[in-house]
Amino acid sequence: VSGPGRAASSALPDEIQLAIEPHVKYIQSLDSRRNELEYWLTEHLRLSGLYWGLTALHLLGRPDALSRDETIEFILSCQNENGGFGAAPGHDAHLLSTLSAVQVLATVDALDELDERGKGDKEGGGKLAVGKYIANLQNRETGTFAGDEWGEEDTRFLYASLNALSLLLLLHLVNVNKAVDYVVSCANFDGGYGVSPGAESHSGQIFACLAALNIAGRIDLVNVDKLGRWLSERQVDGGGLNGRPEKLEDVCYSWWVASSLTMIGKLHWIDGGKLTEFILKCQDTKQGGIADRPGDMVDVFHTHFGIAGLSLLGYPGLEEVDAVYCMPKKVIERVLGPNK
Ligand code: GRG
Ligand code: ZN
Repeated sequence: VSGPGRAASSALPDEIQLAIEPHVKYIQSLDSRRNELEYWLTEHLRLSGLYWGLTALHLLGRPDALSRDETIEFILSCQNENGGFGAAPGHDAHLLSTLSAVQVLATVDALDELDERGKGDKEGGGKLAVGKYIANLQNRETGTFAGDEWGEEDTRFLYASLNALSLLLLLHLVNVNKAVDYVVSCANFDGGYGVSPGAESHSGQIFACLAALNIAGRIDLVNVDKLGRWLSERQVDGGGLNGRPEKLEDVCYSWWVASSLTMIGKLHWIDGGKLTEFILKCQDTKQGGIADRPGDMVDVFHTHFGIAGLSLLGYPGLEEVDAVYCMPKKVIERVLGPNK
């Protein structure tokens, strides 16, 4: 047993514990809310929502709480003829939905369904069609990626591509060295990274850049002390983390910041016990779900990143999360092998 959260969380008062059963029920209820306006307002996030909910359930030790068959059917129903996935059936393909589709299929051990029933160019298998869709989004001059065929470029998309392609074992379809050079060109004087060269450091982008470097095997290019210092300064008095200086704390940064610290081996530079308490205070312990801050409305995004943050901190009873892929470690070991 190691990690700052393990010792600290066992010292927490009984009334502040992770409300596992309510969280499972909350996630299970999300798909049965079709009579609510919010369900339709969030349609553009449906596939990512499935990734957040399913991953949270796996980390909670409840992998069977959603039907595997229905999960696979839904994912396949979101695929476009160009090989990419939309957020919901009938939506245009987008890189972030495509990443979520690959992550969900990997999690339920169904990536081979792409070869059997996937759409797109069948030559060489359905996984290849997905890989080609992603590879086409790389800017071959700069090395970075766009989110869709029209969209802006952003280091989020560079990470999303390397994540999905590596799970598909198709990283060779893109120029990984150029992608690495691009990430390096986004490094700032404070040790952080932004969306593009010269853009302000932001914890979300730092996560994306570090995870991309990690997948490329080039985490050695990071200025660990400078970045570790900037990241550890994200912890505010209440124990929560913010995304950049002078901003409010928010549960999702328990993931973006803590996973970044984990990737550079400096998670102990923040107070894990205080962060654990902050995340637990953001729970709705009766109806389930976690909010961005105490007292706010819960949502599946913050529920997932709160639980994933607790897993990084070693909260007792949770499955271990992989800091690079934001998926259960067991899944990453199954897909990529123990020494990925
Ligand atoms: C598989 C985990 C995973 C991610 C997929 C989407 C993505 C790839 C990465 C996103 C990284 C990122 C930029 C996260 C930050 C999201 C966020 C909370 C943005 C809010 O930014 P502001 O400026 O908020 O609105 P602040 O907190 O700065 O006020
Ligand atoms: Zn947030």
